[in-house]
Formats: sequence, C-alpha cells, structure tokens
Amino acid sequence: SMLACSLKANAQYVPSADNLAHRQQFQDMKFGLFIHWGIYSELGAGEWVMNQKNIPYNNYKRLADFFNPQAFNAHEWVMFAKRAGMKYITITSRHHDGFSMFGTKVSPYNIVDATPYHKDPLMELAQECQKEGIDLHFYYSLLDWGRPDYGYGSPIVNGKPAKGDWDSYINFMKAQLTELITKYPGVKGIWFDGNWERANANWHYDEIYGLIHKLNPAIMVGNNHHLAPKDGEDFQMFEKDLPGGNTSGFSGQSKIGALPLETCETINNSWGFNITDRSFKSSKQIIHYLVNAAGRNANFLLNIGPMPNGKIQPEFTDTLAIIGQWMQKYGESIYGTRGSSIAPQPWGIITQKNKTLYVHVTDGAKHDYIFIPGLSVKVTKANLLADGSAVKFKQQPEGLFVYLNNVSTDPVDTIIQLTTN
Ligand code: FHN
Repeated sequence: SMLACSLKANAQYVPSADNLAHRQQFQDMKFGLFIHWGIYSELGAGEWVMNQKNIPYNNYKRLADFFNPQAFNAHEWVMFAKRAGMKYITITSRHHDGFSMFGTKVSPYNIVDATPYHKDPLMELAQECQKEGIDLHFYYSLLDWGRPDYGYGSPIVNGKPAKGDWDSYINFMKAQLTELITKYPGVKGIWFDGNWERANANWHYDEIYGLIHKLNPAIMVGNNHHLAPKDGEDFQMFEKDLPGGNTSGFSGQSKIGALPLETCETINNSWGFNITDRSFKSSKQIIHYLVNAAGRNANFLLNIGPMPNGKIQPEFTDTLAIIGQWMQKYGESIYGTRGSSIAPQPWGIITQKNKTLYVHVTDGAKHDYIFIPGLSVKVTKANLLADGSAVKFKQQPEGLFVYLNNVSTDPVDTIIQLTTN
C-alpha cells in the first residue's frame, strides 16, 4: 500500500547503544593501518593493474595459480601496526578484481580454493588482532570487474545495469558480508568502496546496511562513495584528503557530516604493492598528516601494500617504526582527542581532550610567539609536552599569546599543552 511504501522509504536508521559506544572508541583510536593485498600484488603494479593494462579477466585469473604467500605472518603484521601506534587494521577482503582474499563459500575465486596457498590469511589476521587488542575492519569492493552478474561496463537503466543480473549480484554481496561478519572473530567495521563507478545504480543499501547491523549492531559501516553520508552509515571517510579538502578531486561532493570521520592516504603513491613506486612519504609528512587529521576531528588510516610473498617492504616498516616512537612520546596529544573548534592556523593545529588543549606547532618556522584566536575558556597553565617545562602565555579577550622564544622547538611538532578551566 501507499502507506507501507512511504513508511519504508522514510525508515531512518537508529544506531544501537553499542554502535554509539563503538563510534566513540573508534574516534579515540585515531590511527589505523590500511592494507591493500591481493593477487594483483604479484605484478607489482598496483591494484588497478588488470584494468590499466587491459588484462582480460580470464588471463588475470591465472594469477591465483601462483599466489602463494608463504612468508605471510599475521602476528608480524599486527605487531608492525601495534608498534606504529595504530589501533585498528582495515584490509581488503575483496577488491575491484573480484578476488576474495578469504575463504568464501559463495565463489570459488578465493584464496583458499583457487591458490596453492590454500589458507585463509584473513582468519589468521582476525584471530591475531583479537589476541593483540587491535580492531579489524574489512574493506569490501562493490565494484567487480569480472563477475558476469555485475555486468561491468553496462549502462544503468532504472537503477539496474542493462546487462548482468543485479539481484544475483546483490545477493552474492549479502552472502559474503554475512560470512565476513559471522565467521571472522571481532570484526568491527565494513569499508565499502566502488560505489562511484555506478553512482546512479540502486545498491540496495537499506538492505545491505540493515543486514550488517542486524548481524552485529556495533559494526561501523562506512562507504567511500565520495558523497555526503547516507542513512545507515556509521562513519564518513575521505580519500587522500583531510576532511574539507579536495586536492585529490574525490571529495567535491562530500560535505562533512555529523558522523565520526576518517581519512586515508598512501605511504608512497600506491595502494597495492608497486615495485617501481619509490615516492615514500617521510615519517614527518605522515606525522603531520596524522596531526592534521586529528585536529580536524578525523582518524588517519595509513595504507601499505604488502608484497606477494606476504612480507611488508622495509621502507614501510622503517617508517612505521619511527612513527611508533613518536606516538610513544606524544600519543597523549592524539589518542582520545577530538578536533578543536579553533580553526587550523598558519603555524599548525589544535587537538583537544576534555579541558586540555594540545597546540601543535608544525610549520617548522622560528616563532617568538604564536597567537590562538577566539579562545573562550581560561588558560591556567601552559607546558611543553616534551619535558613538562612551563611556557609563558598571555590571555586577552581576542585570544591567547604563547611565547616560544625560550622554548626548545621540535622540527616535526612542538606541542604545547594548555590546561583550561
Ligand atoms: O579504486 C579504489 C582504489 O583502488 C583504492 O582502493 C582506494 C582506497 O581509498 N579507493 C578506490 C578509489 O576511490
């Protein structure tokens, strides 16, 4: 009936108490490891290699015959993340090539059944994450370059691809998501990607998100659709840009909403393993990205692409280790903080935890003082976070002057802790 119809269309997602609590925990974590790993890693040319090199699907599929990551060690990966100060891992369970990196029962094209490895690395990772207290999220591609029911390249007519079998594809995704949520211990989030390829299709998100939250109400659903958040989502992500930015060209339509925020960026210029990509970001660049994300109220998901043998290249692990040392020292100015209402300043940005403000001076310039405009609370104390030493300040109605002329500054980030009442 008309009434039932309109009720259904207007049904709004109400997150459970567990989900809301989980959103807070997620925001407290601030830093996660993104992992793009699949049979594409074998070719060392990124995760788009099938598409970019025009490799026919049936030829590409043969990569599975040679995928045998004997050196994969879930404990090692989790420890790299943990030592870097990361609190969660988001890994590709299935990317656009359609290959399932987990032991799915609903497609033979998966790591357990189609490779000589015959094992399920995502199960090992899930178990290891649980053991080490690291949260696990699964990246899941909506877009599929190979499945006939997806009908890649088909025009969309009335919300459905003209070729393929849309209902079958939607059901396939539901079955896989059910496996990912019910079989893998401790899964905390689903990270959808690929909507943008078929932006005007009816993805049946009400059913898909509804299923996920029915199976586990605490699971955080995010979708990298590059649009404003949709009903049923629990966090909003930005790709290769801080919230509010659009240097990558992906975020033109994604206004910042009210959900927890996350931004992802690559450690070099690639998501999947790329043997020719030597443009490694420095630990300083990555720390600045993390600080700038936190100051804008967002988590930072830093991506690496492991090698086909299951190892992570030393250029990445070296950088992760340096970031970990920084987090050991200065993590209190990141973990559990929220973005400050004070806008980013030319000298840096502020993070906030309850009544403490952490002023991050990241521009590397020599300052006699910095000015923080529009501070409505009274500052009672200022200290250098590095050694606790007192820092001089002067509060006026228009803002706060913090004097740095006698402070030993840090080329990466000089952090001043302000106590307010
Ligand atoms: O096409 C993908 C890409 O391979 C990668 O997974 C990134 C990660 O944010 N997302 C897509 C592009 O929007």
